[in-house]
Amino acid sequence: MKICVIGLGYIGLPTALLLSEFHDVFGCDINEVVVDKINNKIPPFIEYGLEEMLKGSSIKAFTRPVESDVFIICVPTPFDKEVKMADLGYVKNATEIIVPHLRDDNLIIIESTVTPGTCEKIAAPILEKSGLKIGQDIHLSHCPERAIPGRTFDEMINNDRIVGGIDKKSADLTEKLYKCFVKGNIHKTDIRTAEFVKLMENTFRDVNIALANEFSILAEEIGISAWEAIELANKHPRVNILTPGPGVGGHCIAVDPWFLTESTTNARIINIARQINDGMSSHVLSKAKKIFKEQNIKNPIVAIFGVAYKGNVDDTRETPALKLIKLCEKEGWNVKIYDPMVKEFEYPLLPLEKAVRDVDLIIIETDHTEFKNINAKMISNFVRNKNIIDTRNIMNCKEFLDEGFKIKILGMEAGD
Ligand code: SAJ
Repeated sequence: MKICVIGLGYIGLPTALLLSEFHDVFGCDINEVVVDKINNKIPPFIEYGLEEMLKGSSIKAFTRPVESDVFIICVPTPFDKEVKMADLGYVKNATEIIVPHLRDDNLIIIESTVTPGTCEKIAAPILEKSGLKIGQDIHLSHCPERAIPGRTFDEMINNDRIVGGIDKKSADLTEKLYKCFVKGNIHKTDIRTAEFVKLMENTFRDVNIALANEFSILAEEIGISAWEAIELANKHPRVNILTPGPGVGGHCIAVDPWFLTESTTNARIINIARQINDGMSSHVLSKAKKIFKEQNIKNPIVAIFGVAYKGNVDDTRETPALKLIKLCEKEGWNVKIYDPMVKEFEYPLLPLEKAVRDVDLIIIETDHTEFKNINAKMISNFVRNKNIIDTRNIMNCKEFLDEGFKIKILGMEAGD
């Protein structure tokens, strides 16, 4: 079978590679750099197992679609902050560019996250511009991805999967296709339910992270450790509180909940959770302000450790670090950035020694494993003032305390 995957990013490329073990797979991406890298077997981003999979695969990438039996759309759905709505521009464009290549019996699968109703109301009419009728000549389904970056291949293979068909045949054909590499169960439903399920999953996580974040702020006020309290609460068989942190980033959890709020006034918890998680950067800033006030530090220099949205990935999309950096700059502070995983960012990325030279405070934003092994003595020689805010509770505190550092851990500040 010939399959064309449109969008070769964090989801499209791994999906294409897994399918290429069983079918002839062609990739299509508007970014020529990405296309060249894939054709030269160079991973365009960091993902566990990607390099090996790419080396062993026969996949060919192009900047336009290739006539195929199946088209899988894996392009991003950004959030339009101005109107607080899903920006379906890439999905629409990806659907439009396959129209001239469609023929009888084609299956079109939308993996991109979309607002409920998009496949029926937007994608289907575009596809029918080909003169082919959905449900009669061609087939359409939504098969949202569920893989977590850092474990993408493992999760794509082993997680259960939801398939929503515009009709039964579309769902059956999609199930049959994904069965070649998915070991989890495939659950079939209608297309609109599948769209909603995907948004519910990421919203569930966002709301639960917001609860953990709110608990961490309350624990600071009470003067106890949120980390210990959460660990103890989680000993209850029906309680599973998530981990507090500096806010929620990534292209999914920080974005998808808004897709449920765009056309209703009834999404109240969802809105509040977004506010809490987005507010964490200001909370971290207030901790920094307190340190500078207490120690009478003027014109401070701050080092931000980690601009990836989470540990051990190179992805900075929607990273809460960006808001923190901008808030620090608004205070007139000088900001330096260190992230050993990230290659490209809006601000210059510095090597460790340069990033800590003369700084008054280090803020740990991301839980990269590498940060746990940072040598406290070395850092101690370069900084001007020995302060750390650890928003992830990952640093080796003893080593730093021995070097004379003052460490404030998010969720552990004693009450005033
Ligand atoms: N985070 C916390 N505390 C936690 C867990 C996460 O602060 O306890 C933060 C992370 O640091 C990060 C953000 O939340 O900034 C999101 O990270 P994540 O690891 O929870 O999720 P993603 O965005 O990498 O992947 C999610 C996953 N969705 C769910 O777990 C419901 C993944 O399965 C989806 O496939 C993915 O979104 C997607 O593409 O939709």
